[in-house]
Amino acid sequence: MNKIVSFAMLIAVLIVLASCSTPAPTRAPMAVPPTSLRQPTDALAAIQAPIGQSYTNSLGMKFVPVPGTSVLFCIWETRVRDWAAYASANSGVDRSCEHLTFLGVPVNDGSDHPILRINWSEAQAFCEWLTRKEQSAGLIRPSQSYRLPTDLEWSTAVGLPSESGITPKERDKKVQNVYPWGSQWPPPSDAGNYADRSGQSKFSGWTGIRGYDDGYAATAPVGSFAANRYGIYDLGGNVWEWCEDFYDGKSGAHVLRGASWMDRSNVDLLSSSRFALLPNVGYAAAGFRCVLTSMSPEQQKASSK
Ligand SMILES: [Ca+2]
Ligand SMILES: [Ca+2]
Repeated sequence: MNKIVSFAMLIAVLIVLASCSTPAPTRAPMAVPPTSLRQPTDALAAIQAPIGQSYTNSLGMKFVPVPGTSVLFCIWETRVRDWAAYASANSGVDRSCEHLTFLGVPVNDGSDHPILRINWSEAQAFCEWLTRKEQSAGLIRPSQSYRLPTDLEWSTAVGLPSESGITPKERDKKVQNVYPWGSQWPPPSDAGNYADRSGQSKFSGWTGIRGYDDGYAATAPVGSFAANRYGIYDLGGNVWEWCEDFYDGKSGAHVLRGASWMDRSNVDLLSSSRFALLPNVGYAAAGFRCVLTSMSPEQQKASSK
């Protein structure tokens, strides 16, 4: 499917949904941490995020290492409860995305469901806020920060072999017959949350994967299906996940990975499948996942050369 062309289809979906205004959030001043936690030399002894090891942050988000990358991956898609903490601490953050409906049916109905319809820029603002919050509290080092995974980090996390192509667009769907659960089609039961019989029973005109029923018409609470080899949940399905990278370096769109509760195609569900949206566009099947990096942007740039 031509991703750029597919924007027109997305716009139709977005018209059906309530519009998601995306005002630039203005941030409330953060509390000044105690002096003992502001000084790196003192704080390092109290740092709770050991580099390269699993970490649970101040919002209860759990991070695990992924061999072959230099980052820790959140085991969950960013939840409604995580977004609510961000929105409570900052003025002007859109909170309508915490309670979406689709064709009159609640979508992310609960604090452990993924936040969705968040655009790329909003996801960036969340990561920047969380970085400042935890650095100020002495929970992570000054060199550590939260961000979105890169396209290739996401590929490593989902277990893809080496991919050819410079841009995500060039890598799109190039690895055939590899899904997050293996090579079987249709997916085995409980492979993940995709368009299925449950959706068909709730949404008029909906078509799910033939013979597949995961039990969730819309989103599922994060972690409802089995984790992968690294302990990460829902890389396949539930919500598409924004990545840092541009899709093709020309369109201005950014890449998303993993398919969602609205997807059923044996092509779109491939581990190597990519989707793309402009950074100011929210979509009812798109959320995000954070990673924690221990390298400064300069170090990351140097290491990727
Ligand atoms: Ca489903
Ligand atoms: Ca996902």
